[in-house]
Amino acid sequence: MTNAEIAAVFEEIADLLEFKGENAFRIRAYRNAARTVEGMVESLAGVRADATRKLTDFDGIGSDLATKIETLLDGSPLKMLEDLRKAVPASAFEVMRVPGLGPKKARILVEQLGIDSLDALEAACQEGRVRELKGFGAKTEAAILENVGFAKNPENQRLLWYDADLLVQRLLDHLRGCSAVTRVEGAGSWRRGKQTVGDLDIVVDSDNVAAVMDHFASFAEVQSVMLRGDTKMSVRLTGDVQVDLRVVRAASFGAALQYFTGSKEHNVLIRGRARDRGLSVNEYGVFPIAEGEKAAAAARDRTPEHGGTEEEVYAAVGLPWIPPELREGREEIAWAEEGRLPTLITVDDLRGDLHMHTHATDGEDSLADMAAAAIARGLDYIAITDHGQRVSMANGLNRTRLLKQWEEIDRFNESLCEQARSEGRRSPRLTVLKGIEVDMLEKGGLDLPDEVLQQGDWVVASLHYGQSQPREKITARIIEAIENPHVQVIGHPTGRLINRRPSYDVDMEAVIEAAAHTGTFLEINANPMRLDLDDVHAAAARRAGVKIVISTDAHSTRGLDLMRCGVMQARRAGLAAADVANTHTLTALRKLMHAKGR
Ligand code: DGT
Ligand code: CA
Ligand code: CA
Ligand code: ZN
Repeated sequence: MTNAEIAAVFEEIADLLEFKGENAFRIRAYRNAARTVEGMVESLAGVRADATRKLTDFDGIGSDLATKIETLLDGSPLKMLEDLRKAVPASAFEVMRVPGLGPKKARILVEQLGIDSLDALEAACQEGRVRELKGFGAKTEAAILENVGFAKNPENQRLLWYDADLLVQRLLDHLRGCSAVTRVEGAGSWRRGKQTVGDLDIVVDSDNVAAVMDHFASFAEVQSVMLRGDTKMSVRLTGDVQVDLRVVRAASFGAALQYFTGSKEHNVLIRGRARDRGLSVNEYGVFPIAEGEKAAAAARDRTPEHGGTEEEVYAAVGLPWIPPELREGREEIAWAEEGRLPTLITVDDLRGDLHMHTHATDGEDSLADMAAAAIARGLDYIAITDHGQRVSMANGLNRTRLLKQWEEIDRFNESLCEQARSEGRRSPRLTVLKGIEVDMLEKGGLDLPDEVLQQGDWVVASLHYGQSQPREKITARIIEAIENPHVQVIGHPTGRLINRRPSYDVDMEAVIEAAAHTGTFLEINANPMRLDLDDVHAAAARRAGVKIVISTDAHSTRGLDLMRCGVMQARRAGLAAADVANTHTLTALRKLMHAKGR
């Protein structure tokens, strides 16, 4: 079992205990353990195998939890979890998937109204039975009704790209270990970097289909083989993830990779261009159309004219190779045709990370830890942006604590400069900007006064409270923040949490326009659950001339590694390095910041 899977088990135990109304202390112990495990760099299996180390060395892992982790690592079932699952009705799990319905409320709904499905919950809301419950009311009922629709939508039950990516990397590693495999690539929505992924698609180049399929089936997490044909095999992994594998010959590998990367919309356009040229493109290659439809059907037995690489397929329809992230049937064909394909941003283009937390608020690590981790990742500058005082749950900073933190940052930068001098370098390895993530208050305004903000370097304004306010109100709050001369960037501008919570109701066109007008940046928050702005909004922002900032919003040193998820969205939006403010040197970034009139 991986750390993520063990963390998921602990989360589930916490939910089930909470559903049963058990001791809050016990529930929190499991939630804390889940967080600790999820955040570990090394694998628990590795720690356990190391005789010099103990699982109980980690914060929040006592002997009881350590025993449970060992059981899970052995692949044995956890009796406690099995008992809990039996004690909680299956419908409860479904109800808990509704945004805003935690285990406590779910329990009331199941016990008092006998809710046994999302349909039943929807009906109960429509019939006004939910508002009668203690602690619910008409407003809550209306919110639940809306969120049931969200939970029922299959679009909200897909894998996060980040989770899909971890799986794909392991599958590719596994397949590379098979001597019959010549080339192997992931395809489908994963390769296009879509925010969520339905199933995983993998394409293999091999002359020995049987050997590849046998090897594929031996992947440890394969639960069942759903289909095994001549070229295609589908399996189901633990966690209910489907993987489609295609095995083709070398001469068809590029064509198959192109075909199964999709999107369908993109491929329809490519096939149309092929037809105009008297060609037919399918997953086996490019063929002259003159040979008729039959030729396509028999194509896999013949050698195609082009198809060994994706470049050949695109060249056959008169186009340069198009990066997978752009293949959505939007503007990419026109760009390719006119030679205007952007050079998409890469993780290596980023010089700074401008949104992160420390243990002063809800982060796990210190300023020095975050700085060391940033240096290790080759960054030139970071901004420490802990929460402002409104976020009391996260121990948000008031004026005094913030100014103290900023003094600490000044001293820290000074020490980095001294170190540089002593090593004969002209500039420090890293510059830490004095930042803050202020909250846009429900009634308007920010949770720290301008007189404080002007003493810092970098202000992120985010909206965490009053998210269900009407569109005009939310939009006005955000535009007010944009118009504040001290605010450099709007953090996670739509507030959506993928699969969990829709964005708040906001007029993004107006927000983008205001950002363009004032020279305020908009963030692509790289957290895999946020990816906010998404690809479509980020593309709209670029068209309007707004500069984007891609930030990790890291709450620990490891969180800094999430940058690539944000970069993926930026690539889907067609952004080049120059469109993103934190690809610039600190000097150039400062110039961009001054454009706002600071
Ligand atoms: P997903 O899995 O829902 O996140 O999205 P995709 O894009 O990975 O879709 P999937 O797995 O159904 O198929 C992978 C690619 O294969 C898809 O993007 C285009 C291609 N493809 C699959 N089935 C068809 C089909 O029936 N017609 C065409 N034109 N293309 C297909
Ligand atoms: Ca797929
Ligand atoms: Ca598929
Ligand atoms: Zn944050």
